[in-house]
Amino acid sequence: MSDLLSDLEESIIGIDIDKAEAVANQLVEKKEDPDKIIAAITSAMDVVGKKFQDEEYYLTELVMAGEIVKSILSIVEPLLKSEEKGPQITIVVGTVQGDLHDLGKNIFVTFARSAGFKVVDLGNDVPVETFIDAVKRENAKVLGLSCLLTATDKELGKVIEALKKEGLRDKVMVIIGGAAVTEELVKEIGGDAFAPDAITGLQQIKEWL
Ligand code: B12
Repeated sequence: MSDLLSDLEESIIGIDIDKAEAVANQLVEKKEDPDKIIAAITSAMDVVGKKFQDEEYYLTELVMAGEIVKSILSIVEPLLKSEEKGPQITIVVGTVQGDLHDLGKNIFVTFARSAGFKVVDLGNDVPVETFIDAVKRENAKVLGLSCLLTATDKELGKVIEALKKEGLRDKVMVIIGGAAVTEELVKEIGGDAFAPDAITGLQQIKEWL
């Protein structure tokens, strides 16, 4: 890994916003590969999550780490964008009800939009009915769900059941990501694909098309 990428990781783990922003600007100048930047952010956030679990960090640090990542993403956004003209299909995306985590979902949204997809982002804490209404209204071909809390993973199955009930299950492919999700869980609840990261998720969607 380049020095700048490890500096970025360290600045997130050390909750140092000034350093994080300075490094992010340098990464933009260097035109660093966006996949590597996202990998560095994700790995740093794993460490922050573990420190929180071990009670070395508290909610304040978790919130600040989230704010740092938001700021980094706004700085490196030009690197994530491309002029690609993608297929004119709609992807509806959101984080399930009860879950406020949205950084990973937002990364996926940026990647998908920059690949030319129309993305309807429902935000976080999204009730089942809102997902269903949006899939219908937008005639979406793909539904992306994000879930980071084991306490809210039941919502994923509820969305899929509701799609079936509304006769929409055959019309939309369901891709699911987030720290609370595994390949097994996606199979168990009848989703179509697990996305371990935003780039793999986007590749999967392109394959479907
Ligand atoms: C930052 C953070 C927060 C921030 C979130 C800020 C925000 N705007 O998102 C705040 C402070 C709000 C927060 C709150 C809480 N958090 Co929190 N949080 C985290 C942390 C450290 C990082 C998450 C993150 O942003 N990662 C970086 C991104 C880039 O990675 P990502 O989300 O995994 O996304 C990537 C992929 O998963 C994938 N992806 C994700 N979604 C989707 C969707 C689609 C469609 C696709 C294709 C791909 C995709 O693509 C992304 C990019 O490659 C995690 C630890 C962790 N490792 O996940 C804990 C973690 C998720 N939080 C946790 C907890 C416990 C909480 C709280 C309950 C704490 C509390 N006591 O209040 C609350 C819950 C609030 C709520 N109701 O949601 C636990 C969950 C444990 C569990 N098993 O359920 C974790 C795992 C920490 C831990 N180890 O204990 N948290």
